[in-house]
Amino acid sequence: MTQTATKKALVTRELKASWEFKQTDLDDWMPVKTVPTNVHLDLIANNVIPDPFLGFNELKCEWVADKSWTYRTTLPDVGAAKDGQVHELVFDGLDTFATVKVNGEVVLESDNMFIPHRVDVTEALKDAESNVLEIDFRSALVEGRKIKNTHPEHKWVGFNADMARLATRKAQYHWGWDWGPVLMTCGPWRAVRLETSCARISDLRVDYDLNKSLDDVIVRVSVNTERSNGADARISILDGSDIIFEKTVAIDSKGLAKADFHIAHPKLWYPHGYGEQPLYTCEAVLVIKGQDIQTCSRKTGFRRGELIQEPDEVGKTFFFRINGVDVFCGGSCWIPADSFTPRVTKEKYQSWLQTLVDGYQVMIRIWGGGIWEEDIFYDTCDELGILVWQDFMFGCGNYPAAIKEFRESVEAECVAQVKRIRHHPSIVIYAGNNEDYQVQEQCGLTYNYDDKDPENWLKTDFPARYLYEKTLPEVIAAHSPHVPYHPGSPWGDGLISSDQTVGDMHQWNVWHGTQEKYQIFDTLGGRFNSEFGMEAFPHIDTIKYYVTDPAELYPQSHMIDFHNKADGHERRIATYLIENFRTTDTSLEAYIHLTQLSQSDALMYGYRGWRQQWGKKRLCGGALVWQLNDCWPVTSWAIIDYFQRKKPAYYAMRRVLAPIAVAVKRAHHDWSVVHARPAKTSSFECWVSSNSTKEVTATKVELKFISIATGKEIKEALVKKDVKITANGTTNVFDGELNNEKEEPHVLAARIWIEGESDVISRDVDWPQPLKYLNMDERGVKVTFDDGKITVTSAKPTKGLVFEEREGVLVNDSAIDIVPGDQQTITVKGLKPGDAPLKWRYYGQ
Ligand code: BMA
Repeated sequence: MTQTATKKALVTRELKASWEFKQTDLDDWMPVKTVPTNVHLDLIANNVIPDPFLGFNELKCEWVADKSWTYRTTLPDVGAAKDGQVHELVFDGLDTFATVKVNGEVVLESDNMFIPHRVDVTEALKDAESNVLEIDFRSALVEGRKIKNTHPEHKWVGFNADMARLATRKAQYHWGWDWGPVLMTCGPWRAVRLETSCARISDLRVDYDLNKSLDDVIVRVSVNTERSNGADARISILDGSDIIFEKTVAIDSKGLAKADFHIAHPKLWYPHGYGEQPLYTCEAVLVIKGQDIQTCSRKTGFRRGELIQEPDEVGKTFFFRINGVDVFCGGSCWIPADSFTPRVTKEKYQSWLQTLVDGYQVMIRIWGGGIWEEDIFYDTCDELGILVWQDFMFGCGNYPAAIKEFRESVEAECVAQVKRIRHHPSIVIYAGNNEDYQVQEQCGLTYNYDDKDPENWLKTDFPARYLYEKTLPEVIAAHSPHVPYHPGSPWGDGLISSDQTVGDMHQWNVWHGTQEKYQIFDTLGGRFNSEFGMEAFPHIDTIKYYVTDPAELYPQSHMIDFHNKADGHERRIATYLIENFRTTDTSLEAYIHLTQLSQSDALMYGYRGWRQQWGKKRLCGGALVWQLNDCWPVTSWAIIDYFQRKKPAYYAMRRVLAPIAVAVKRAHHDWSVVHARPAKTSSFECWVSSNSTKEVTATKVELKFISIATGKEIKEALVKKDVKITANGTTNVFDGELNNEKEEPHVLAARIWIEGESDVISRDVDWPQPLKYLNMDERGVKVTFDDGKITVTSAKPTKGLVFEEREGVLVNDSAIDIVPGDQQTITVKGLKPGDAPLKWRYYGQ
């Protein structure tokens, strides 16, 4: 909100500077650099605790969570309130159990970090020169445990961290997660402001109805105001900076003003790759006696977003249709970008999301164990054309919804947050929680889907059903009715969450669960795979950053294990390496590379197959890798590490999610259950996946069979010319059978050329599995760097050539397979003349 310079105008003062803080029971005040902040950031800045991201320092910071912390500042002199003016303190977020005092008088108690507050302090501001604002933050650990102990009737069960977390409306990952440290923050984690107004706009809501043919939209704007007797609202719609409509409406006695607008032929908002992202601005100005008091605005985009769940031969579809176009949602799950989110800059958010777009990913899922994201997150998704899957902030637990205060707090939170974000065109689904229905199943809690009486649900040992199937759908119906609501991720018609026929699914039987081989990932999916993943070590520089003792720089060191929070990670990583690769080189670099190859192959097998299924009657509507990012330097499922250094999987995903992607695959043969006997024959198939809404012509699709030992073609290549590639679907090009007894081990190498493009636009190489049985002797790899380009050739098939990820240097491809006779050109940005060429490494080097 902005203000104009009149006497009556609303004045906002953000209280950023001049704060100090201390441990509540001590008397040593320390300076605070800036608000928003949290206690850990301030303790680090004052050298009271070491950086918890280094070495074992997390342990040295644990005590912080047991204490209470106090923040204070002297308020600016705002003078006495006159002519009906009101002074209000505004808190966008207080983490978490907070008592707010002005001049010693309590003006607010808060216990939910996601509820913004506004408090009238006109009376409390007595002495204009030295009004003191003080906030005590009690320990969430202590408070959470108190609530838990007061309610022994509730079953405090779930996965990850101390179950007292379920009692607190605090970002659940602060309590520790299987990729995150235990760092129990507190403090003013979002902006604090002092506002003076005689009247104000409290809400601006924009709804719209887009007609069936998408060429006409009715925009309905409602403006809520306070203390606005006799005032008007000037409401306008802007296209860029052009005002296309403007109406001045009298505000009614309830403080409400409404206006409708009709836009013929609106520009439509599309996800990237499908069209543009035009945004319109809706602006409301509060006008009193001809004076502009306050301006409030929302940017929005017009699109029809549908979640298509229709019965089919398998069960029910689950996919998104935007403006009538079916969109395969390849993308990622998102966790908070830092254990300490107040320090995540706007630029950092933008670069994370740009990287997503550059990787041909179209959807991001804001996971329920993190935070309702910052405005900049949603703004950037709107601008870049990213679809947002928004979880409500519940994760992996049995939440105590039978406690009335808890339910009320949740409802207030969800109303406030949905109102904050609902105008963003990027948001296409709300989901009730992350894996709470899985907790219900695995912990044997009661869930009788046929019982439709919410009051009964509250009496069961799974009371949170009340939130996911009553409270939250009602919140959405009232405040954001055009966005589909889904009770949980995963969830499907009340069936078991591993059901592959309806709803979405988290497929964790690769890595967790039964630890299936990743080569069969495609067969394990459901109608929408909203989670699946594989761990990989981060970049060597990231490891070197946190390993404070050089003697700890080996793959299984104590310090490296400490920076992996997943149960059984040592065994699981080892299993996938031992099953697939030769692990004779035990250097840290080689080990990093192998874990990363295992991740990139695993994810490739998933995405490639699920996208193929998309083309076949929308069998799979999308796949979101667990997880895009990290909140600290760690070994995790992230495909990009905390410092935004990409792991090879990012590029493997990019290739299989490209607008047009050729794919080749031989049938999986489970070598371990047949005691390493090879299959006599293997069928293979080669297909093309296309996102294009129009049929395109492939001038050529080619499939070569190349010996791994000699690099020679073992038989004649298959070639097809002028292949019509089905729009938004899968086109089968070749299939056949390999004779493994007669044919020596070889790769299947596919390439595709498209009308109007001179270069190969996509390639794929299928390898005999497991790779460990192959003899990868000298490959004859040549890599040349030349003015923004890297050229790579190989005399024999080469697997997983990865370029060094260097700060400021961007390659458009990496983790590539190379076959003889197919020179590949990679573009590289940011490498200056005189810079050392990027290092590179391939499998078996
Ligand atoms: C999923 C997520 C997270 C977890 C991840 C890896 O279930 O929802 O809770 O971090 O698995 O175990």
